[in-house]
Amino acid sequence: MIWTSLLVALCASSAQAVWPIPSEYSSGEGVLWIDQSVKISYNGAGPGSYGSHNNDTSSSKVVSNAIERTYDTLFNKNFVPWKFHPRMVNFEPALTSNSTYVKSITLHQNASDPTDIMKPTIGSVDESYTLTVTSSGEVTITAASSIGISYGLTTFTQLFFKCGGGDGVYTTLAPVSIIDSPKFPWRGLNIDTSRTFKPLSDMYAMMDAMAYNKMNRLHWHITDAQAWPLEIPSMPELADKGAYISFQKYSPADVQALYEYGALLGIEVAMEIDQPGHTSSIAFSHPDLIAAFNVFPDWGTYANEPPSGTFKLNSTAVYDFLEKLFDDLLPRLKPLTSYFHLGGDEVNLNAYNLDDTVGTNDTAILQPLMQKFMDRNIAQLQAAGFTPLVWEEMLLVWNLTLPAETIVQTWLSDESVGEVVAQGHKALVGNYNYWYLDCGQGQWIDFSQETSAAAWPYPDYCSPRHNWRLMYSYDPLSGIPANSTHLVLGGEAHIWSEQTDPVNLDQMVWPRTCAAAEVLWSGAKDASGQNRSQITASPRLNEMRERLVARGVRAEPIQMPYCTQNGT
Ligand code: CP6
Repeated sequence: MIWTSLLVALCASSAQAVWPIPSEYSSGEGVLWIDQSVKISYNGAGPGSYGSHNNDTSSSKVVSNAIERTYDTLFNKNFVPWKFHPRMVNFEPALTSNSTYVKSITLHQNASDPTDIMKPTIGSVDESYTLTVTSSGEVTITAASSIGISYGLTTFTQLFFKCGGGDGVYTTLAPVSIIDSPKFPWRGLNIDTSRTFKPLSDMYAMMDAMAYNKMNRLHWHITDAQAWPLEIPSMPELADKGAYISFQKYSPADVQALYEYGALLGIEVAMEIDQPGHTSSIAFSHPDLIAAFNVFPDWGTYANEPPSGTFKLNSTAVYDFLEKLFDDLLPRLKPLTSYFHLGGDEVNLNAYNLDDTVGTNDTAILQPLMQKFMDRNIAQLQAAGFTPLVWEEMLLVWNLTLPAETIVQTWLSDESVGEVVAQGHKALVGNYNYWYLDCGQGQWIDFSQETSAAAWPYPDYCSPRHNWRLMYSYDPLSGIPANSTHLVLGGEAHIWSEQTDPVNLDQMVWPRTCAAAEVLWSGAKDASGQNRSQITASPRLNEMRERLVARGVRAEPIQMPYCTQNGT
């Protein structure tokens, strides 16, 4: 009896199904096969372009890239056999001489892309699409933008299914009719490349998997207290002394390549240089700019995580440094994005006791200095044509006055989201109790203590992890009044990476981030207004995980093959 209920709870059978779930979806029972020789034709309305810096890129490049990925995915071109990973599915239709094949795939883009699709400012790219598959094998994808076409193709690949043994790729769903569009315009993943470095190849792989989940924002937390991997040509000492090692740096060409790689997948990159806290790595090259640098072992008085260190708050040298930094960086990012994240999280008051330009932790003195500090940053950003993002503490803890278009990123609570939108600001969600992929419970470890069974739970720095079900249960609009929901642009999952580097990056991010991706694309509630069921999502996510593995992502399993074969 106990076993029976446990199995029902753990297991669910496999099904060919789309992730994230489309707004409207109907399907039949027909088996339709697809052959490698199938043609995909595009009658795009073009011409969008990717900005003046690169005439080689255009709407049709987004689509040709998407078509290439479609073939690769359908026919397992990117399968990486690190271990033979068979698809444990019993059902396999027989291929006979009168099996029906997909005859045509027509992509119809019925509007022009924005001229500068490289900078898809919120709302300016229509990401919606429709997809129909007839029982006789005619496929039509219709969308207003090249990104919509690309998403339609992504969905199309998810209708097909191949198990371990047999030949061919087939669907059992025809005819199919899908009408789909995103619930939220900002569907992001925040990757920290300071705590541990991620080579470009790993960042590209993350973006591939994001796009496969219809995610469209990469928040690049590029610097933090631990290391400064970003090359600034006018100040080479920053990365020379701040990177962990000479080859763990991002050059200007790397940065541009990453943004352009994202643009072809419909992903805009928002780079964050976190400040004034989380800047200890700047002290390696500019010690005079940083207060409370690397206080040890008493770092906990001055920061939430070692090493401590914060920009001095009333220093012309700091102002000059920031001006020089942004003068170098922003013009290079300008052709690539409209967004820049100024940080502002976890600023520690006590650190300013050790700041020789202020020498106090009195907020009455510090608050106006913080206002001035951020005003300068924001003014420089806006003059360069960027929309600023800041962490919620700047608005809700420091009570700063921020320009109306500032996007405020929340993380501390659901109430924070409500407070941000109540002030008329746009908000991003990502409550750390749900959408942090590491450091789940905020259980900070006292590194001076040995651990033991008796001292459990202290197995490591970032345990326990949030599972996909918890992430899936999170509603970005929880407690938000109906007249303010439009201000919730979406949200982000976060990988802070204290214990995540390229060795375990895939497993830490996938498939858990799929749960956030579905909430952001499809909404947390189903058509009847209920929270989406984890039980019905489970076989679909299992299938999505299998697809990610087949595409070369080491996404961790969510269940045993036993469940797929014997589940309900
Ligand atoms: N680094 C930065 C972090 C965190 C934040 N900002 C963080 C805080 C609490 C938890 C996990 C991560 N490591 N720059 C907060 C936005 Cl539980």
